[in-house]
Amino acid sequence: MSTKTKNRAAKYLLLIVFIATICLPAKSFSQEKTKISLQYGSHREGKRTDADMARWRGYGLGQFIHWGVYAIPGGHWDGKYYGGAAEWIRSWEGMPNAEYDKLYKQFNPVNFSAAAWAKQAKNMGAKYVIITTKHHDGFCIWPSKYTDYNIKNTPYKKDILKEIVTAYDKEGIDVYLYFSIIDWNHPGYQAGTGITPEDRLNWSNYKPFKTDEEKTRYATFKEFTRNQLIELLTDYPTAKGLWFDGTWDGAWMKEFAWVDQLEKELRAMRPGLIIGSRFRADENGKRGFDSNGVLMGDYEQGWERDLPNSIEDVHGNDWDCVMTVPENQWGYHSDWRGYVKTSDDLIEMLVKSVSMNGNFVLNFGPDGKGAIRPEETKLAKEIGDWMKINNEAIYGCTYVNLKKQGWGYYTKKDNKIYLTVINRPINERVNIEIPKGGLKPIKAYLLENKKTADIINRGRNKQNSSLYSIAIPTEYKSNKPFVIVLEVGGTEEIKEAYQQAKT
Ligand code: FHN
Repeated sequence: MSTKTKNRAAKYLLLIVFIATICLPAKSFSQEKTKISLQYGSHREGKRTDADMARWRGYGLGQFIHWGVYAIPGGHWDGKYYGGAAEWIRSWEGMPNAEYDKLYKQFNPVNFSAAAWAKQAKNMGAKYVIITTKHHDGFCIWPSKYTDYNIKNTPYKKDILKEIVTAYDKEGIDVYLYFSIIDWNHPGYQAGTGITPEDRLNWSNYKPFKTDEEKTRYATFKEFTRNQLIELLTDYPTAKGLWFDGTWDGAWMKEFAWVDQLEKELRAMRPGLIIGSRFRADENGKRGFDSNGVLMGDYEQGWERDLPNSIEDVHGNDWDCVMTVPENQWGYHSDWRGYVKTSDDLIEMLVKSVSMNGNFVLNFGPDGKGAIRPEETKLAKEIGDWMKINNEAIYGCTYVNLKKQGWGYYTKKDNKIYLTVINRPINERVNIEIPKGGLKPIKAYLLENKKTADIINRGRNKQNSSLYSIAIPTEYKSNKPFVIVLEVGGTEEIKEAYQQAKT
């Protein structure tokens, strides 16, 4: 080979290596992540599209109620203060289990009025309630025929769950049944051994029980759990869904095939039933989202005492946020310590949730006599007063693809965009930025009194977005968050913008 030919060959070789270097990584990056084949993963891609789920999506605001025998000690035992969440007091070394397990004999909530609770929830603006039928202690607020540890054997005797379901149904508030699959009272229940990081990597080898005897006992608990769930769906036929808790337990997670079958059975019993993402794990020990990252269940239940920061955080899923009034108390604790949220805090969380397509659920922990504590009653009233004026910006509203601004949050319905102003700007102007080809503002007014708010066109920015300021009417004073309604040019344009948000 001549030197010239050799040089040319070397050049070609270099070129091939160069092209390969550029192309190969590009190809591997563009390759789709391979999907793991799963038998017990999510059984659906994308959101549910039926009417029951559409109704759930439109709720906006819900109420959570944690009520059980833990409300009697209210976070104290033997003169000592328990600093944990009141409903967990049985797990505290200061509380003898035998004493706790006798508390039901004193459960006589003479101040309980399901009608009053439901009325208060209605006035607050709640569209659904999640009620603890059984928390981790195992006490049932319905007369379950599968355990004696239930309301029938208390001095109160009556079926509290029935009273609640009837009263809330009457107010048009949908009922969801909270159910803990941890049950400290059932002889067959035992928590799985702690899950180590190695177990997570090698889930098929994870053994939740130390002995076969434990495994046999747990089988009786599984049957009991199934019976109770069927009982609940049979005896409370208007309940719209089940809200599961305690499913982080390794024993439960390891029963993925059985739980999957149970979920199918429950769904078959009640078409339209709504179950969140906390019920079961897949065969690799992944909960909430399966090994392929797909949501397990109808909506994400991962936002407990926490909110997403942006729409990206919710990955296009339905979700709800459940929130406590103090930092972390669900059941009644007579001595709330630390920061207690104000109605302004909670209203902001509510609007923020809806602005990212979520529902906001506020927790109440009635006391051992059945009264809702004054602090919660005050909050319910303040939120209700706000909702009476502004609920149009909440119910049935969804996310808007507009750049977040410091004054607050956008929500929308049909051709209206709602601007909930949390931080009133010092210049009395609420700025918005509308991307090229987006919605055209037509008119703006205050939701509270329909007073016109001037729309000031501030031209375009470098990205060709239209800049507007909405002038808050000068005479309008408000010491609460308030809403400006912005009517925009037609549904078609909104649809288009919404589509963009999803891509
Ligand atoms: O342990 C419970 C807690 O007591 C409370 O019921 C909350 C409500 O979402 N869930 C569990 C913690 O995730």
